[in-house]
Amino acid sequence: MKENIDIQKALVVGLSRTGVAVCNFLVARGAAVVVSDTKPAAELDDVLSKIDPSVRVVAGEQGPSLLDEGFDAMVLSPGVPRSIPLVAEAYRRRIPVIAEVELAYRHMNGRVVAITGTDGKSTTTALAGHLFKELGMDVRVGGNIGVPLISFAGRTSDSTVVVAELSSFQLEAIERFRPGVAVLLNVTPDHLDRYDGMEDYFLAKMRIAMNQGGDDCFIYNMDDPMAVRGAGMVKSRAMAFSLESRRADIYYHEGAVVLADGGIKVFETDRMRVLGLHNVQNAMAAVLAARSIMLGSGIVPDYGRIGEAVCSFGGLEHRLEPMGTFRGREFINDSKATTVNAVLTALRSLRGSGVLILGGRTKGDDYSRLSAGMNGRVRALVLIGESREYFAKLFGNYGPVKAENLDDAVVKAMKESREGDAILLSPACASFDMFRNYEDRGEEFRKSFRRLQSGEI
Ligand code: UMA
Repeated sequence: MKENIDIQKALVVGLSRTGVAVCNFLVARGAAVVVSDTKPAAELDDVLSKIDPSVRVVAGEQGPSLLDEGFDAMVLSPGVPRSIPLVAEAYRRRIPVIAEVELAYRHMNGRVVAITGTDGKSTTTALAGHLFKELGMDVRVGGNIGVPLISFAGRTSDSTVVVAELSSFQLEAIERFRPGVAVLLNVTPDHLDRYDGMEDYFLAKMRIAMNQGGDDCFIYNMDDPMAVRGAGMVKSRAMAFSLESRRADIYYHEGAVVLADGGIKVFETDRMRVLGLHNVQNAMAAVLAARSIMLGSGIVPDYGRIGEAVCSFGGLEHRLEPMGTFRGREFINDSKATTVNAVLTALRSLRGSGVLILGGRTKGDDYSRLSAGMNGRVRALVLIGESREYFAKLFGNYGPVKAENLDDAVVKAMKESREGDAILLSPACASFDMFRNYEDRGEEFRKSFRRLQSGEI
């Protein structure tokens, strides 16, 4: 049985999407709430109107003395590292530090499908959510995908399925969070600015299964060596998907996805609306998750319907999203690609050559790995953000062009491209140097594209 967490007086750290939802949840439960954010008050205007007026906001500073007035819990947004002095001080004073995901979990009913991995987790989360919806189930989709899980608290029942995308940041601070189904898609270098190397990052991801037991299910990618290693560490029932091996529980064979149990052909991959073998992997993971939840609830899965639902999934915004063409150039918004691997996937999906718009805040990845994917596909490079100089040196052989903003980037990309090319924003970096988040960056790219179409720029 899950225990609710009862908080009388809370210090919420971080006032963005998660902070707003946490403040409002706590106030609705009768708590006194103080929220702290390092941003100056003027930059918080947008969010201030969204929180209950009883919440006291401390903006611009985040020193340990904030704790002097006494709190019985501190709730952290995913983007707030536990290494900051304020959090260290809370530990020293033995004030419980609670992650938003943990708080949400304790106040949610129903079954949880938790999805992690370096790449593909948003698409898989959305796809699994789409499957459950098409199958007529009561489903909520949230987490790292953009909707804080705490916003579901009090709005779920025993028959609800919560599909949660979880980043390593969110998993770092969980305690009892126990998903009935955990999915590990892959582990490749990311966020190495926050972790002490790959092992540390991998172990943060593996926390997804740390509270699972024999009745739970761990779905993993048999083609990814780290995920295979993870499967060897769990107490739950491990189930594999694979593009390459027919020893997996679900696999890809001769253009179809086949369930090993009974040899059932679930769907033919050329009927999928989302393209690329990486999406076949994502779909296999989602099918196993749906199967596991259904069998666990005593429902016999209808694989015909599941296959139809996979094929009708239209993909996500900002993830290899075609925006339209201008003078024979196809503009593709892949703002969500914040890792080298995501960009490599995007480059593989190009039909011909193109101009790549790259850059932003780097995250400690080995960016030289991009060369292999760029070779023969990237005609020219346009660089944005604080890493422009870094990438200019790294990829000097492309004669990269530096842009001031996305308007400038699309104009320069037009000049560098030829008819028939793609113009791809796939930055390989976080957006925070220039934008609020990757969605903001993608929307700004869309606006720049429209301005280009209308002749404004
Ligand atoms: N802040 C502090 N002190 C600090 C650090 C940050 O006060 O030491 C403040 C910042 O000034 C800012 C706020 O905290 O105002 C930011 O909090 P946040 O980064 O947690 O932002 P949210 O908008 O609440 O978004 C978070 C996730 N962000 C991160 O993990 C960085 C979102 O994932 C998620 O969608 C959202 O919660 C809802 O669950 C985004 C992300 O970039 C998409 N995730 C990373 C990724 O996918 O690579 C992990």
